Amino acid sequence: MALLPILRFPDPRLKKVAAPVLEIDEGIKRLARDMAETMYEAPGIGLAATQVDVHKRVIVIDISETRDELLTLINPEIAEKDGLQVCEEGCLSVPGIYDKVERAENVRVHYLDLKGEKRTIEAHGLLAVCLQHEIDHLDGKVFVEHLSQLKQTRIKAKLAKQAKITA
Ligand code: K1U
Ligand code: ZN
Repeated sequence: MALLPILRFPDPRLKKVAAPVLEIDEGIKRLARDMAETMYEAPGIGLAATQVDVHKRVIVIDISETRDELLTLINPEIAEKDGLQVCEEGCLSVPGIYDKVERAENVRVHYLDLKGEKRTIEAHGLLAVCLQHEIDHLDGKVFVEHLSQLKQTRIKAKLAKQAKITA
């Protein structure tokens, strides 16, 4: 297994739209394992392949407190959504920044599991937020893009300052 470097906003590679996975081969299985290890080590509750500069539609999520309920979703698609919730979000690609984002309260997501079986997950609350956040990454969208232009400018300035300090 391997820890993968995570791209940082506003890296332009975070804007790429990920391609569907056509075959769940050893490379995809290894990617999913490495992404899970990277998510747990960060630590985070989700990770999209886009964030590790692999532009394929793979996400991993574990919102459990015990960190033993790993979900791996290949080619996830939101089939239905309803309701609204506002939740404080963070992002491993935007370290140290948290803000409230409005998302659907309930989602139904179709995906393939690692065996290539078609599955459906119905989620609400934090899991629904996390699914929407990670699928946004596959579509080249980072959560700060849901915020005002003024907030985005401030966030970019803060991250640039942080990067200078740590350089
Ligand atoms: O996609 C990512 O960058 C991961 C992100 C997922 C996420 C967090 C909050 C709302 C929606 C989506 C994170 O995991 S940020 C870190 C975080 O939230 C966390 C870390 C450790 C324990 C609990 C939460
Ligand atoms: Zn994120």
